[in-house]
Amino acid sequence: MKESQPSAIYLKDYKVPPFLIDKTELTFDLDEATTVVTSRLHMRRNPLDGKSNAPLILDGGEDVKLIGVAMDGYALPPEEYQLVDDKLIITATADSFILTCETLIEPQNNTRLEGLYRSSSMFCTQCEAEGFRHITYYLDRPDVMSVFTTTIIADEARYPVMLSNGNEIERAKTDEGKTVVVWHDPFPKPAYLFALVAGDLAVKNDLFTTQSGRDVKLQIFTESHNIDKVDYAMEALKRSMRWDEEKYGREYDLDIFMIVAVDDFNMGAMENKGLNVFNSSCLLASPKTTTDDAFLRVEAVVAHEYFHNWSGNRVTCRDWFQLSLKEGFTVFRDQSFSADMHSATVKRVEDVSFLKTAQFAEDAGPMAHPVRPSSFIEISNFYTLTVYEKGSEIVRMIHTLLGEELFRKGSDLYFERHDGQAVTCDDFVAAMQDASGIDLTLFKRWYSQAGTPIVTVEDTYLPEEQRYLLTIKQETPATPGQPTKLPLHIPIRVGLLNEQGQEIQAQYQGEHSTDVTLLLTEAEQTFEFTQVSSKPVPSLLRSFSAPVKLRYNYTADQLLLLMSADSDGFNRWSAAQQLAVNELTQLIEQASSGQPLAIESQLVAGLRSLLADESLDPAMVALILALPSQAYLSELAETIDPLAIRKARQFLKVTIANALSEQFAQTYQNNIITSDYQPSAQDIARRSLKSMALSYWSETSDDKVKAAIAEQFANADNMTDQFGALSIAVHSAHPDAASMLNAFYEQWKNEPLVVNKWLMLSASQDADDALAVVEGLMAHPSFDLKNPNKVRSVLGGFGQNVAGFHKEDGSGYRFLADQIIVLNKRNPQLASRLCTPLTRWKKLKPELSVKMKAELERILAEDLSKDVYEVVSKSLV
Ligand code: B3K
Ligand code: ZN
Repeated sequence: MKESQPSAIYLKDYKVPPFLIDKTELTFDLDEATTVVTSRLHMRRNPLDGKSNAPLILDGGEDVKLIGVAMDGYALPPEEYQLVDDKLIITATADSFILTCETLIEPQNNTRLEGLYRSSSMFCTQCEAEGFRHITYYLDRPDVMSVFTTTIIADEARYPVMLSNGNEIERAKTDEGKTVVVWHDPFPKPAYLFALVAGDLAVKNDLFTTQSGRDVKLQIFTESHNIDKVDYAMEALKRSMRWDEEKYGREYDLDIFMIVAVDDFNMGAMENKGLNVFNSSCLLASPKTTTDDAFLRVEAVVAHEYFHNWSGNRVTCRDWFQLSLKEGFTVFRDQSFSADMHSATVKRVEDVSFLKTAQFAEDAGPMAHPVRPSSFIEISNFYTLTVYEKGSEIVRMIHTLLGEELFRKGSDLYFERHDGQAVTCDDFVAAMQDASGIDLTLFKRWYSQAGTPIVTVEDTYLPEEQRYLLTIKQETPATPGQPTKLPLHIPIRVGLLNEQGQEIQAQYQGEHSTDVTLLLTEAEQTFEFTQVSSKPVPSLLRSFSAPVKLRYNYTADQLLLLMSADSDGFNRWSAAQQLAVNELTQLIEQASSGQPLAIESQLVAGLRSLLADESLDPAMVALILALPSQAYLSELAETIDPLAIRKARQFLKVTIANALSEQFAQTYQNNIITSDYQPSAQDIARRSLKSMALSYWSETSDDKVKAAIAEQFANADNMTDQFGALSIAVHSAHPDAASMLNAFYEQWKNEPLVVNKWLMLSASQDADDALAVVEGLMAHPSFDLKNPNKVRSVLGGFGQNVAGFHKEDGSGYRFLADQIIVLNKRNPQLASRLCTPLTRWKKLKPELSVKMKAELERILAEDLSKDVYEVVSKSLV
């Protein structure tokens, strides 16, 4: 352990920057051995700071070597500046001056993938949140916005493509024969949006004409062998640009928009101004190599990064505590876009299912934090599901409270008021409130209070008076650093069904409606419906109108009714999930206490009629058929017994499969598509139902199913079907599973993104020697520790390997901890993310809990990066 541990910084300590940088001129002399960066910063004291003698403190990194620094042309001797803790401090400065810095960096040795680094044969950058300081000394904070001009010097033979933000304004040759390219971005931006790319890249060109008639050049760059896989992303980009104009009135601003795919990247993609950089897994797509899910992800990520041009770049964050200002809003925007492009209900179910599984777990764990955190040690640890997904739910609730029209007025006001500024979540809410006239004072607590509220509903029906009362209570459990909680402003959308499943036109607050939004603002409130002609079944929290845990004692019959008849598609899924959770909870208890498993499943009857109803969207049928995941059931459990959960799920799956064997076989046949592959909503829906049916069918003793799996694997013309069959084969212990896995690798060994799928599936397979399998994968020629996608594939796959990861001797946990220790120095961001499964130790059953905790303690004893230190130390509290 280090002698002094990293300390936290606090939102309450925010101060305006003492200096501003009006113009930033950068020159990169790129080379394989060392890269020289020269910066000319046009600086002045910030008039808002008020102090006239504050020293200039520039952020740097341990990997940046300062060669020289000058002020207005005067080279500073060493006694006139200091280098302390990676900061460059200059005590005496004028009120305005030009600071010139020359620094030396080694991108080829940058394994952290922050700042400037090499991926395959190219140079690329990642500067959010604090990567720019690993390039040169700077005021690396989002409220310092500057106009950038970037000069790139490199050997044209190896780096014919040289890109940065904005427009290319000059191209020339140096005396040594190198090429010089100059880029200028007229929009002031913080350093985190800076980007540079240089390499031998192929390009796909296109054009988009904006609503005002301006032509924008669109370019996607990849290594040449991948350029045939960008058509889908290009179309998605054009759809996003059009959608943002139509839905939000936002037009693109520069004359060129570029995207570059890189293989080594810590996350999905980055919205650098005019030059987005993407993890190739979120950009490349072709029917033969890409599954339906991945197609949809490409579309969503392209949209998300594009939408940031307004929600993030034109209006950015004042400080990193406000991260959700841009991320929550942009996730809401990309979710709405995908909903409009495909099925809104399917999209909502998928998003909520993810939120309830992963964000709820985060919000109940040691890293729980408000959507606007009040402190952090390392900001990279706060690119979380809470900031992104719960942040999006907050924006969605504002949308629900205001309605479509006023929400649009609010967003127009927000962009108009704050264009070119770095602002706060409060500014966003203020614009929404001012434009709508709706008071959001209480609502703002959602930003500052962590934890998932528990909303408990009780009802009373008074037949003589035809009145129906809903009493709703809310309570938010304590989270680290927040022992007591206040009531939140929670919109709860409700409908009432009669016993035949028809919607009741009840009266609420003087108006008749079949769908009302109740506004819960106190710890407990009673809401009254009148003219209710029969005892209703309430459909609560329609479309998941708030990110809460809902408690209402539904009977199985009520859930079956909602599942088959609710007009809210989301709640049909939700009812099925609840029914499955209820049955699984009984089974988990039986499994945990060593009893034989037995259940009178009522879900079976519901699923039987579901499969028989041809009017339904096949994608919804598939989602309803999907049993609650291992991860979701773990989130719900008070104490997690991983093997009991797995056993219970498997038992219920086999029970359903045997009861409905013929229906599954039939559904499988009915959904085979004979036409060419299309990633259309319709075809994706049919493939998902087909795959779900095959997965159940594979659990039966019907001898035809094994042949069907093998046939689908061998003859599929697309990755969704091929990989779908392979996964089912592997997880149902198909006799040919091993040879299919081998054949799959041989077929695709030259397609790294497909190999990643193979790595993940291989790591997740149930085997007595699961750990040895995973160790073998990490020694496999296709594995590369530098590549985060590969690390995540293997370790993520192993995390899903219930028996292997949770082995009673603790060997699975030890193995993961070993990898975290190795990666801690090489790539702290990646290492820190890998800690997540270990942070759940307190909820595990005691025998496993102690083993997991011991691994966290072992990690903590190492010399840790800030990233890993923060997560591990907070988890052990
Ligand atoms: N804004 C980036 C995330 C950067 C993460 C840095 N550790 C991608 C996105 O959310 O669009
Ligand atoms: Zn984002």
